[in-house]
Amino acid sequence: MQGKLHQSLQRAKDQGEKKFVVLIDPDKVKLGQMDQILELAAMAKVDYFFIGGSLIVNNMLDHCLQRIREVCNIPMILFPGNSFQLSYKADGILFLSLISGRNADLLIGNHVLAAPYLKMSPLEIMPTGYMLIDGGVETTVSYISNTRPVPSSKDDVALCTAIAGEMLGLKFIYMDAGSGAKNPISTSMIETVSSGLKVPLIIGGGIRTPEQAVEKAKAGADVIVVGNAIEKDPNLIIEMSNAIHSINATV
Ligand code: 1GP
Repeated sequence: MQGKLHQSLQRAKDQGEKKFVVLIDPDKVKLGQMDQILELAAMAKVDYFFIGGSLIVNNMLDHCLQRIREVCNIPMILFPGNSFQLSYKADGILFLSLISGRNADLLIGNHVLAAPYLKMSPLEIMPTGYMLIDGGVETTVSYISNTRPVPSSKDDVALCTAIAGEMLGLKFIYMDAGSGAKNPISTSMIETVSSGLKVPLIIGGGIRTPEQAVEKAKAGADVIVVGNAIEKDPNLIIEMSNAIHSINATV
């Protein structure tokens, strides 16, 4: 049975409707700033929050989820950097398999360990093929996972990897240049990969302007994720959200 989050994302994709996600890293966001982000996100009708970071070192995860729920109803999806970043307070979790890498623990090993906990949890499990794409700087994910990203010019490798993920039954493909990437994923790679997929394509990493967000969405991204740029300037939420949602008015 499809969960609610999966259903709404797949329906949006089928209808050509674009979604905007704000990524909150509980380690990085300061309390005062979080309230500002939440207020702006509610105003701008942000579609989802992704909550996570590659290293969560403080105990802010539960607190962060609780605060979001007090302030707004935007669905909260965990984007865990490792299997310790779990909380029942969220609505769903990206169950990530790092299909761009060849690290068995991140392809299936950690999933085996997390499965019994997740089976009991109320979270919607969202099976996601996670693909790290070279964004011009070494990322924490690449270092910690001990995997190499797909080279930024290898559109065909990215396409075959994404198709294989879909064939394995994964319900989402998330191509990520990594938080703070120098170069976001190229328009040509997004066009190539999206042309071969039926499942929603999530794109993030290094998107800094509304223009870039629109360009990536028009190229075939179904979901645009922005974190870093918003931490630096929370007011960008309004411009980004309006820009992405304005594409929907034309479909
Ligand atoms: C990182 O895709 C996300 O995993 C978002 O990246 O922080 O660079 O926006 P930024």
